[in-house]
Amino acid sequence: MGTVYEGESSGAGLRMAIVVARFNERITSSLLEGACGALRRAGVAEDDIDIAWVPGAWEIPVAAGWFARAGRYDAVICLGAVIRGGTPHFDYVAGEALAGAAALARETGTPVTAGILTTDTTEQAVERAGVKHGNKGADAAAAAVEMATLRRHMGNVAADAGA
Ligand code: INI
Repeated sequence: MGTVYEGESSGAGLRMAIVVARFNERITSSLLEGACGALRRAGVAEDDIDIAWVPGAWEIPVAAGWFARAGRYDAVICLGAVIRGGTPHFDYVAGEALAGAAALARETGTPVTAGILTTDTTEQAVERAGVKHGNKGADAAAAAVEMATLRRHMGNVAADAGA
């Protein structure tokens, strides 16, 4: 058996960045609350959480890129809510936001996690922002802590891969 690498749920000492979309702000501010609460519970210091608000999910990848390329953050958490109801460009906005976040993580090697809701209705989004089905912002924050600590543990492997 070779080495088994795992991340941790404790985020003490990590520096985290959050990008949150203002579109559907009632929902995204609940995602933000969920994410900040999860980071605090993981032991991330309040001063080590930087937040950037962007107009909508479409703009998330570019601001997330500014954070990821700054070299100062252990992970970037992306939060947004794209709701289908009557939006002809739902698929483009949702697809580009998620694909952009994924591409950024691969390009920079910095963990980028997605708490970007893509739902048919506002009700479904509300349910995933802290009501019935947990809080996807908190889930994205927990995933960011796990990936950031995994990256630290995998330091040598990541360095060999140029990440
Ligand atoms: N942005 C969202 O974050 N969620 C949406 O549901 C949404 N809809 O429905 O259109 C949305 N559109 C705005 C988009 O993200 C950009 O901010 C806008 O197109 C300006 O570039």
